[in-house]
Amino acid sequence: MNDELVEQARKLFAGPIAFLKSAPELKFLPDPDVPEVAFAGRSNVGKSSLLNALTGRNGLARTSNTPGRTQELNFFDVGEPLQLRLVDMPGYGFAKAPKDLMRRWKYLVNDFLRGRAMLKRVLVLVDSRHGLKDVDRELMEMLDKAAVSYRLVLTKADKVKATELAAVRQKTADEARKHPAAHPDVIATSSEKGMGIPELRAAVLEAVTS
Ligand SMILES: Nc1nc2c(ncn2[C@@H]2O[C@H](COP(=O)(O)OP(=O)(O)O)[C@@H](O)[C@H]2O)c(=O)[nH]1
Ligand SMILES: [Mg+2]
Repeated sequence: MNDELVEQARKLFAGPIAFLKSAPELKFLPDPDVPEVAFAGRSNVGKSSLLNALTGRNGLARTSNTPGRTQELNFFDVGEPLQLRLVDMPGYGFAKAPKDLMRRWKYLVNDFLRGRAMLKRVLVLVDSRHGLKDVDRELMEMLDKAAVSYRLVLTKADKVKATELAAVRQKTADEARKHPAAHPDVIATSSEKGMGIPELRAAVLEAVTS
Protein backbone atom coordinates (compact mmCIF):
# COMPACT_ATOMS: atom_id res chain seq x y z
CA MET A 1 0.00 0.00 0.00
CA ASN A 2 1.17 3.48 -0.97
CA ASP A 3 2.37 5.31 2.19
CA GLU A 4 1.61 8.72 0.79
CA LEU A 5 -1.99 7.76 0.04
CA VAL A 6 -2.38 6.23 3.52
CA GLU A 7 -1.17 9.49 5.09
CA GLN A 8 -3.40 11.61 2.86
CA ALA A 9 -6.36 9.40 3.76
CA ARG A 10 -5.54 9.60 7.47
CA LYS A 11 -5.63 13.39 7.28
CA LEU A 12 -8.84 13.43 5.32
CA PHE A 13 -10.67 11.21 7.81
CA ALA A 14 -9.26 13.16 10.77
CA GLY A 15 -10.93 16.28 9.36
CA PRO A 16 -14.57 17.34 9.12
CA ILE A 17 -17.15 14.61 8.49
CA ALA A 18 -20.86 15.21 8.80
CA PHE A 19 -24.10 13.33 8.37
CA LEU A 20 -25.84 14.80 5.33
CA LYS A 21 -29.16 13.00 4.97
CA SER A 22 -31.15 9.81 4.94
CA ALA A 23 -32.89 8.65 1.78
CA PRO A 24 -35.67 6.07 2.27
CA GLU A 25 -36.52 6.45 -1.42
CA LEU A 26 -34.57 7.44 -4.50
CA LYS A 27 -36.36 10.75 -4.84
CA PHE A 28 -34.66 11.86 -1.62
CA LEU A 29 -31.12 11.24 -2.87
CA PRO A 30 -28.71 14.17 -2.60
CA ASP A 31 -27.56 15.78 -5.84
CA PRO A 32 -24.72 13.71 -7.27
CA ASP A 33 -22.18 16.53 -7.04
CA VAL A 34 -19.27 14.65 -5.47
CA PRO A 35 -17.77 11.13 -5.82
CA GLU A 36 -19.35 8.50 -3.57
CA VAL A 37 -18.18 5.29 -1.91
CA ALA A 38 -20.87 2.99 -0.51
CA PHE A 39 -20.76 0.37 2.24
CA ALA A 40 -22.90 -2.72 1.92
CA GLY A 41 -23.18 -6.03 3.73
CA ARG A 42 -25.40 -8.44 5.59
CA SER A 43 -27.06 -7.12 8.69
CA ASN A 44 -24.82 -7.43 11.73
CA VAL A 45 -21.67 -7.74 9.57
CA GLY A 46 -20.20 -4.77 11.45
CA LYS A 47 -20.95 -2.02 8.95
CA SER A 48 -21.85 0.71 11.43
CA SER A 49 -18.85 -0.17 13.58
CA LEU A 50 -16.56 0.00 10.55
CA LEU A 51 -17.94 3.39 9.50
CA ASN A 52 -17.33 4.64 13.02
CA ALA A 53 -13.78 3.22 13.07
CA LEU A 54 -13.05 4.64 9.63
CA THR A 55 -14.13 8.12 10.64
CA GLY A 56 -12.89 7.87 14.21
CA ARG A 57 -16.32 9.01 15.40
CA ASN A 58 -18.32 6.74 17.59
CA GLY A 59 -21.78 8.14 17.19
CA LEU A 60 -21.67 8.70 13.44
CA ALA A 61 -23.32 5.48 12.30
CA ARG A 62 -25.50 3.85 14.91
CA THR A 63 -24.35 0.39 15.96
CA SER A 64 -26.82 -2.01 17.39
CA ASN A 65 -27.55 -5.65 18.03
CA THR A 66 -31.01 -5.53 16.48
CA PRO A 67 -30.31 -6.04 12.80
CA GLY A 68 -32.39 -5.16 9.82
CA ARG A 69 -34.04 -2.03 11.08
CA THR A 70 -32.78 0.56 8.65
CA GLN A 71 -33.97 0.42 5.06
CA GLU A 72 -32.58 3.68 3.83
CA LEU A 73 -29.42 5.08 2.33
CA ASN A 74 -27.47 7.35 4.68
CA PHE A 75 -25.07 9.93 3.31
CA PHE A 76 -22.01 11.39 5.05
CA ASP A 77 -19.94 14.28 3.74
CA VAL A 78 -16.18 13.92 4.10
CA GLY A 79 -13.70 16.80 3.87
CA GLU A 80 -13.80 20.55 3.94
CA PRO A 81 -13.89 21.45 1.11
CA LEU A 82 -16.08 18.47 0.34
CA GLN A 83 -14.04 15.61 -1.18
CA LEU A 84 -16.26 12.58 -1.11
CA ARG A 85 -19.48 11.17 0.26
CA LEU A 86 -19.84 7.91 2.16
CA VAL A 87 -23.07 5.98 1.65
CA ASP A 88 -24.29 3.59 4.31
CA MET A 89 -26.52 1.12 2.48
CA PRO A 90 -29.26 -0.86 4.21
CA GLY A 91 -28.17 -4.27 5.48
CA TYR A 92 -29.53 -7.42 3.89
CA GLY A 93 -29.92 -11.12 4.50
CA PHE A 94 -31.02 -11.05 8.11
CA ALA A 95 -33.07 -13.95 9.40
CA LYS A 96 -36.86 -13.66 9.37
CA ALA A 97 -36.84 -10.77 6.93
CA PRO A 98 -40.35 -10.26 5.62
CA LYS A 99 -40.56 -10.87 1.89
CA ASP A 100 -41.75 -7.34 1.06
CA LEU A 101 -38.81 -5.87 2.96
CA MET A 102 -36.41 -7.97 0.87
CA ARG A 103 -38.13 -6.82 -2.29
CA ARG A 104 -37.95 -3.22 -1.15
CA TRP A 105 -34.23 -3.60 -0.46
CA LYS A 106 -33.62 -5.01 -3.93
CA TYR A 107 -35.48 -2.23 -5.69
CA LEU A 108 -33.86 0.52 -3.67
CA VAL A 109 -30.34 -0.87 -4.04
CA ASN A 110 -30.65 -1.91 -7.66
CA ASP A 111 -32.03 1.46 -8.72
CA PHE A 112 -29.38 3.28 -6.75
CA LEU A 113 -26.56 1.17 -8.22
CA ARG A 114 -27.74 1.48 -11.77
CA GLY A 115 -28.46 5.17 -11.83
CA ARG A 116 -25.58 6.63 -9.89
CA ALA A 117 -22.69 7.78 -12.07
CA MET A 118 -20.92 9.41 -9.11
CA LEU A 119 -20.81 6.10 -7.25
CA LYS A 120 -17.15 5.16 -7.63
CA ARG A 121 -17.00 2.01 -5.53
CA VAL A 122 -18.96 -0.22 -3.23
CA LEU A 123 -17.23 -1.88 -0.31
CA VAL A 124 -18.93 -5.20 0.33
CA LEU A 125 -18.41 -6.25 3.93
CA VAL A 126 -18.05 -9.92 4.79
CA ASP A 127 -17.80 -11.40 8.30
CA SER A 128 -14.40 -13.12 8.73
CA ARG A 129 -16.05 -15.96 10.62
CA HIS A 130 -18.52 -16.79 7.87
CA GLY A 131 -16.96 -15.83 4.53
CA LEU A 132 -19.14 -15.18 1.49
CA LYS A 133 -22.79 -16.26 1.66
CA ASP A 134 -25.24 -16.65 -1.20
CA VAL A 135 -26.89 -13.30 -0.39
CA ASP A 136 -23.47 -11.65 -0.79
CA ARG A 137 -23.04 -13.39 -4.13
CA GLU A 138 -26.42 -12.02 -5.21
CA LEU A 139 -25.25 -8.50 -4.45
CA MET A 140 -21.95 -9.18 -6.26
CA GLU A 141 -23.91 -10.23 -9.33
CA MET A 142 -26.05 -7.09 -9.12
CA LEU A 143 -22.85 -5.04 -8.99
CA ASP A 144 -21.28 -6.94 -11.89
CA LYS A 145 -24.40 -6.34 -13.97
CA ALA A 146 -24.56 -2.65 -13.07
CA ALA A 147 -20.79 -2.41 -13.79
CA VAL A 148 -20.18 -0.78 -10.42
CA SER A 149 -16.66 -1.41 -9.19
CA TYR A 150 -16.54 -3.05 -5.76
CA ARG A 151 -14.18 -4.48 -3.22
CA LEU A 152 -14.65 -7.16 -0.59
CA VAL A 153 -13.71 -6.23 2.97
CA LEU A 154 -13.52 -8.77 5.78
CA THR A 155 -14.84 -7.54 9.14
CA LYS A 156 -14.36 -8.69 12.76
CA ALA A 157 -10.92 -10.13 11.93
CA ASP A 158 -10.17 -10.19 15.68
CA LYS A 159 -12.77 -12.95 16.08
CA VAL A 160 -10.76 -15.56 14.16
CA LYS A 161 -7.26 -17.01 14.49
CA ALA A 162 -4.56 -15.69 12.15
CA THR A 163 -4.44 -18.95 10.18
CA GLU A 164 -8.22 -18.94 9.75
CA LEU A 165 -8.13 -15.30 8.67
CA ALA A 166 -5.47 -16.04 6.04
CA ALA A 167 -7.56 -18.92 4.72
CA VAL A 168 -10.83 -16.97 4.50
CA ARG A 169 -9.01 -14.04 2.92
CA GLN A 170 -7.52 -16.32 0.26
CA LYS A 171 -10.82 -18.03 -0.42
CA THR A 172 -12.66 -14.70 -0.65
CA ALA A 173 -10.03 -13.23 -2.99
CA ASP A 174 -10.17 -16.35 -5.19
CA GLU A 175 -13.89 -15.83 -5.56
CA ALA A 176 -13.53 -12.06 -6.15
CA ARG A 177 -11.23 -12.76 -9.06
CA LYS A 178 -14.05 -14.56 -10.86
CA HIS A 179 -16.21 -11.42 -10.80
CA PRO A 180 -15.65 -8.82 -13.50
CA ALA A 181 -16.39 -5.74 -11.36
CA ALA A 182 -14.63 -6.94 -8.20
CA HIS A 183 -11.23 -5.71 -7.03
CA PRO A 184 -8.91 -8.75 -6.88
CA ASP A 185 -7.62 -7.99 -3.38
CA VAL A 186 -9.45 -8.28 -0.08
CA ILE A 187 -8.90 -6.00 2.92
CA ALA A 188 -9.13 -7.59 6.38
CA THR A 189 -10.35 -5.28 9.14
CA SER A 190 -11.24 -5.18 12.80
CA SER A 191 -13.12 -2.14 14.08
CA GLU A 192 -12.43 -3.38 17.59
CA LYS A 193 -8.64 -3.54 17.19
CA GLY A 194 -8.16 -0.95 14.46
CA MET A 195 -6.69 -3.51 12.11
CA GLY A 196 -6.85 -2.62 8.40
CA ILE A 197 -8.46 0.77 9.08
CA PRO A 198 -5.64 2.94 7.62
CA GLU A 199 -5.65 0.67 4.56
CA LEU A 200 -9.43 0.97 4.22
CA ARG A 201 -9.26 4.77 4.44
CA ALA A 202 -6.67 4.71 1.67
CA ALA A 203 -8.87 2.39 -0.41
CA VAL A 204 -11.76 4.86 -0.08
CA LEU A 205 -9.61 7.79 -1.14
CA GLU A 206 -8.06 5.79 -3.97
CA ALA A 207 -11.54 4.91 -5.26
CA VAL A 208 -12.51 8.57 -5.69
CA THR A 209 -9.19 9.90 -6.97
CA SER A 210 -8.22 7.29 -9.55
N1 LIG B 1 -15.21 -8.44 17.96
C1 LIG B 1 -15.71 -7.55 17.11
N2 LIG B 1 -17.02 -7.26 17.13
C2 LIG B 1 -17.49 -6.37 16.22
C3 LIG B 1 -16.63 -5.74 15.27
N3 LIG B 1 -17.39 -4.94 14.49
C4 LIG B 1 -18.66 -5.05 14.97
N4 LIG B 1 -18.72 -5.90 16.00
C5 LIG B 1 -19.96 -6.27 16.75
O1 LIG B 1 -20.91 -6.85 15.87
C6 LIG B 1 -22.24 -6.42 16.17
C7 LIG B 1 -22.87 -5.76 14.94
O2 LIG B 1 -22.16 -4.58 14.62
P1 LIG B 1 -22.81 -3.39 13.78
O3 LIG B 1 -21.71 -2.45 13.48
O4 LIG B 1 -24.02 -2.84 14.47
O5 LIG B 1 -23.28 -4.18 12.48
P2 LIG B 1 -24.20 -3.71 11.24
O6 LIG B 1 -25.55 -4.29 11.48
O7 LIG B 1 -23.56 -4.32 10.05
O8 LIG B 1 -24.19 -2.21 11.21
C8 LIG B 1 -22.11 -5.48 17.36
O9 LIG B 1 -22.37 -6.20 18.52
C9 LIG B 1 -20.65 -5.03 17.31
O10 LIG B 1 -20.15 -4.69 18.56
C10 LIG B 1 -15.22 -6.07 15.30
O11 LIG B 1 -14.39 -5.59 14.51
N5 LIG B 1 -14.83 -6.98 16.23
MG1 LIG C 1 -25.74 -0.84 11.22
